[in-house]
Amino acid sequence: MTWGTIATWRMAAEGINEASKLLKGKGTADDAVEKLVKTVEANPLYKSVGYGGLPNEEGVVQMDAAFMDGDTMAQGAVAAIENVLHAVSVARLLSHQHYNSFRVGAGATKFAQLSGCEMTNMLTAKAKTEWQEKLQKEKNEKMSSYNGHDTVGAITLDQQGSMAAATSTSGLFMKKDGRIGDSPLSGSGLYVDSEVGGAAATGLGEDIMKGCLSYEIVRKMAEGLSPQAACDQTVYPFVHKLKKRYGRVGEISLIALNKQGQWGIATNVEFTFCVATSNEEEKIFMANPGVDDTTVISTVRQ
Ligand code: SD4
Repeated sequence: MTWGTIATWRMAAEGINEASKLLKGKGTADDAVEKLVKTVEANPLYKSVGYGGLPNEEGVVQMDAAFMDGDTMAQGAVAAIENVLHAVSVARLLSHQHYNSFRVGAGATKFAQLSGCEMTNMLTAKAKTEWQEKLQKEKNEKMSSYNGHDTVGAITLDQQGSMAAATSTSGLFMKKDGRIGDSPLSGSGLYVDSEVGGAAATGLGEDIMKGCLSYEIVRKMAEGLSPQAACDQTVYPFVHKLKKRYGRVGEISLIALNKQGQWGIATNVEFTFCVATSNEEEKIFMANPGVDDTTVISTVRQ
C-alpha cells in the first residue's frame, strides 16, 4: 500500500527515517508526523527548531508549532510558547479540542504544563553565546536581525489513506518578543486534506502569510494539479506579485504531498528537503528556482 512523507530541510533526515518506519509498519499519519517533528525538536544541533533553537531579542526561546489531521480537519496550534520540549505535541493535544485549540504565550505554556508535557529550559549554552555575540555585533554594526531561521514542516500519508501535517520553529533569530510567523497559522504554514493532499512552508513568515500559500497549493491539487505543478503555479506567481506590489519578498519554500504519495516543491532560494515514499528510498534533495517559474531538483550526496 502507498505511504509517503516529505519534510523541509536536510535536518529532517533522521525524522523522515523515524516516520518511515512507522508508516511502513501501518502506523498512522498523525503519529508519524508528530514523531518526525519531535525528532528535529529534540536535536540541540538545530538552531531554529526546539531545543537549541536561537532565542528572540530578549534571549528567550519562543516557539510556534501546529498540527493538522487531514481526515477530520482538526487543527491545534501554539505560538510564542516557552520552556516546553515538544511544542508539536502540545499542538497535537490542542487539536483534540473543539474550543481553545490555538493558544499563545503564557496560556499555551500553562496548558502544556497542566497537560504533563515535558518542560525544560530551551536555551542551550551554545544558543545563549550566539545570542550574546549577535547583540554585541548589532551594537557595533547595525546588522539586520532577520537571519538564522529554518522551520521543520512535514506532511505524512499512511497506508490507510489518512494524511497529517505539522510544523515547529523557534522562528526568526532576534525576533521581537511575541512575534509570530506563518508556521502555526492554518493555510499559511501548513494545510492538509486527506482527500487531496497537504502542503507546508518555511521562509519569511511575514511574506508567506500574505499569500496563504499552503492552502492555495492544496486548493490547486484539489483542482487536479500535480503537487509539483501546484507548487510552481502558486509560489512563483506569488513571489512576482509581492516583488511588484510590495516592493520586496523574503525567502519562501513550500513542500507538498498528495494522497497518491506524489510530491512537489517550489522555492525562491536554495533549499534542501527530505522525502521517503513506498516507491522511493529516503533521500535528501536540493531545490533551486529554475527558469520560467520551474523548480530544479537534484539529489544531495549523503
Ligand atoms: C517564521 N517561517 O517564523 C518561520 C521561519 C522559517 O525558514 O521557516 N524560516 O517566519
